[in-house]
Amino acid sequence: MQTWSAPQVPSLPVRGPQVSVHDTSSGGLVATTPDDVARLYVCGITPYDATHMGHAATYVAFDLLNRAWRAAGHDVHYVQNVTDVDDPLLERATKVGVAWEELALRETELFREDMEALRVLPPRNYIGAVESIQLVIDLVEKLRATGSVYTVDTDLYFSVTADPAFGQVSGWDRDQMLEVFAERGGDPDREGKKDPLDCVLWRGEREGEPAWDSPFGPGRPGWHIECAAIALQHLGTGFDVQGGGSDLVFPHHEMSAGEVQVAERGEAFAKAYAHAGMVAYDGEKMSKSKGNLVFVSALRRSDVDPMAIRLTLLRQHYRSDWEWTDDLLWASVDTLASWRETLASGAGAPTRSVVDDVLAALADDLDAPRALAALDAWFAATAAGDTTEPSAAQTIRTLLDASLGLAL
Ligand code: 5CA
Ligand code: ZN
Repeated sequence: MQTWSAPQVPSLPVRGPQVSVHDTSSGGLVATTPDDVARLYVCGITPYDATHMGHAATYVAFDLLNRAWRAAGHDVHYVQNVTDVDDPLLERATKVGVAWEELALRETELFREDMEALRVLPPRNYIGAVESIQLVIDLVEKLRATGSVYTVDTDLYFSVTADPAFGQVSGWDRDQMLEVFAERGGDPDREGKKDPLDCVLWRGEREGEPAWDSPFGPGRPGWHIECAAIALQHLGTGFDVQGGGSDLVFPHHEMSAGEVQVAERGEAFAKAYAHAGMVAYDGEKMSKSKGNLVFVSALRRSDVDPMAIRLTLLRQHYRSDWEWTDDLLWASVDTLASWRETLASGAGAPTRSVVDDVLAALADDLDAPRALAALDAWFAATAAGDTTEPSAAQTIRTLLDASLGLAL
């Protein structure tokens, strides 16, 4: 699939430190240890509606990781999928009377425009489920050879117990897993399954649904195998970070990891699993199914500066759950106006420690609020008349742009 265009990233005056992130699997901070090239997979959208602030917050969070790795001297191989065939997309397409392919194309295009406006660095490989059908079939075949696959009617299931490490991504017990499995696309009560937690690998053709030929009959990929196959193909096993929102911890990331680990005979799927908190609106998680949404594209159409949207997202720690309000957005609009005014003078307070503090904060579990506090202190000192450093404004502009993606 076509990705979106990359914003310019200016060069920083110093190299950033090694990057640590919170790993859901081990429950603590881990130092990432990429080779020259850091490998990142982030779960992409299901394109049946426009990008909302929850999506934007998640992709901006992993954009900070991308930028922190680059600041530390790594190249980044970033892969993202598009779930361009799945139940929610097909249901919405039927409801609104639009062809599912058309809906997916339209919403994916809007997402690209939103990401570009927010200055999110594009993935190197942007891969749809539909273009990955053969990859999925190959991975299911590989799993079949291990004896971890069985059939219920025309559907193929993965036996979660085939992975000795099953449960280690989320760290959840079975009761916790069972509680959310059905809400998040699972079918714990289906008759004929060996374990209620087993997940669909291949969904046999249903009337009125799209289907592709396969050695196991016509059908379409299950959700988890899609990301398993795409990540494995483009990044291999043991890549540095698997990312997404915290709603994907279980079952999605647990199942994708399990499928690859069984197919690859025990090799770990990823080294770390990082998750962004949930953005709420009107007291509930912002979600397409609930309809309590604030769209990036709608704000853009109302002439809101995308950098103000980005600043609003950056003011929250990526791991916290928080609620979007219009007041937060307007406060960011005011902050940007005052920052631009301060930067216009050219000279300003000394920048060396600000650069170090911002890079250190971002390398320490992407702590954007701490980075912004260091910048706020510099803006306050400069606005108060400190002109010690003649070209300070240019350094701060570079820092804001390269590390936080804020181009002023
Ligand atoms: N296509 C799948 C992933 S393979 C999917 O979850 N799509 S999605 O469109 O529902 O979500 C896209 C990304 O946004 C996921 O990483 C998801 O975890 C994240 N996300 C969804 N809702 C929110 C929210 N309210 N707050 C923060 N992140 C969210
Ligand atoms: Zn995914």
